[in-house]
Amino acid sequence: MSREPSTATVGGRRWIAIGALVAIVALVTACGGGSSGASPSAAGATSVNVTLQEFAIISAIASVPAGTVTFVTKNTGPEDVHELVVVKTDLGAADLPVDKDGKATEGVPGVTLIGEIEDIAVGETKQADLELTQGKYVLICNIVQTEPDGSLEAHYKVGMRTAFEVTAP
Ligand SMILES: [Cu+2]
Repeated sequence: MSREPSTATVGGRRWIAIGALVAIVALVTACGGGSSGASPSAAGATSVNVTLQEFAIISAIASVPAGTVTFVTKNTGPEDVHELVVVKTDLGAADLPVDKDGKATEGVPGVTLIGEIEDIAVGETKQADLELTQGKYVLICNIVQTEPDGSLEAHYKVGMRTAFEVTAP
C-alpha cells in the first residue's frame, strides 16, 4: 500500500485551490469599486476626486492615509483652464506666501511642491499618482491670467485653495 496520494487527488486539490483564489480576487474587486470619492484599489492606492471651478477647489475627501494617492481631477469651469498643484506645508490654505502677482510661491522653506497636474481644460478630467507621506497639505490652482482690462487674476488668491491632510498609513 502506498501513502502517496494518487495523481487524480492532487489534481483535484489544485483545482479547489484555484477556485478559492478566484473567489478571493472577486471579493477584493467588489470592494474596490466605491464611489464615495475615496476607494482603496487592489494596488493600495487611494483615489480622490477633485473638482476645479471658478473659483474653488473641492476635494471629495479632506483626509487620506499615507501612500499612493490618485488625484482624479475634473475642471468644471465654466470658462477657465485650471491646474491642480499639491504642496506640503503646515501653513493654512490661505496663508501661503505669494509673489507680486498673487501667485503662491511653491518650493520655498515651509512649502514643498509635491506634484501637479497642469492645463486641465474645461470639461476635461486628468489624473496623477502622488506618493504622499503623513502631514498637512494644500491643494491649489496657481494659474495667473490676464483679464481683458489688463489686470492680473491669480486663481490662488481668489479662492482656488483647500486644505488636505494625510494621516498615518
Ligand atoms: Cu484655476
